[in-house]
Amino acid sequence: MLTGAGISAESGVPTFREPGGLWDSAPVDKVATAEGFAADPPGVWQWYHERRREMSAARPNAGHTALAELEQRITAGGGEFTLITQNVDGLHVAAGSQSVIRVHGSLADVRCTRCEFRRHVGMGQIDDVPTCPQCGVPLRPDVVWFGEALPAEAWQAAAGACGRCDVFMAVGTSALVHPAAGLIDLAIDAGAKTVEINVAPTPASHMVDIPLRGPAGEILPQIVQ
Ligand code: BV8
Ligand code: ZN
Repeated sequence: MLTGAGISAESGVPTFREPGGLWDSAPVDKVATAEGFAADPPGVWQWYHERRREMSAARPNAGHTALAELEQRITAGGGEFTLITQNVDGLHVAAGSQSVIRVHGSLADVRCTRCEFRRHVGMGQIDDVPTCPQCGVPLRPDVVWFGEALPAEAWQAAAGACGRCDVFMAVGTSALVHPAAGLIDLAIDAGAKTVEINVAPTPASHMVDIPLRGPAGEILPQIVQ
């Protein structure tokens, strides 16, 4: 299972690339790159504080809960279920999903740009620009920015799961951001049955066996039923 921002859209969390999405109002290279952060930590934090505020007000929707239910049924039957998410909003864990691999990190965590310091801060109020208690430099959101490698462990686990799965679903992702979007190809190469759930066509729509057009919050509960 690979999810993207679209599964959280029905929880009121904005997506990136749809009309009116996050990239319409924020220059990607200024707010989602290490260079952008180095140039203006307060400016980047201001954008992330706004996203953290939206996420702290968001609750899991029927799509998130359906995935938690699906995982329970599959694992109760002795099967393996892996949920790989590109989202940094924590809503899958809040919905009760157990095996969540966060390939783009989490906005509830911060880390130092210089030393190994990391801290789980949740989605509540934190300093405008939190600083490292060990070396005093600004802490950054513990998310993967453009041009940065994905966390090696998470990527290995995600690629491994896709390489051995029987069924793969891409839910609410524009399938444009690599290497995460490449997981779809791994599942196809592994001979898995592939499904896409999206309100609009994506580059993956013609690659999957079953493209389902509609909101995740409606389709996923139907799949569980
Ligand atoms: C890397 C930060 C190298 C976290 C993000 C040219 C070609 C190919 C690749 C590249 C290229 N130039 C550069 C690259 C690499 C680049 C990339 O892929 N760029 C793309 C855009 C061209 N990738 C990287 O830089 C990656 N790193 O390559 O490093 C490297 C390797 C080794 C060593 C050193 C370096 C890093 C990628 C991660 C970037 N971080 N964000 C944050 O702040 O959130 S990207 C951002 O996009 C988020 O992480 C997000 O998760 C991700 C994917 O977006 P989606 O989740 O799919 O959301 P989107 O809005 O796009 O789509 C929403 C979808 O939902 C839509 O399809 C919509 O129809 C649908 N939807 C809406 N409502 C619903 C719905 N579906 C169902 N139900 C609904 N209700
Ligand atoms: Zn430090």
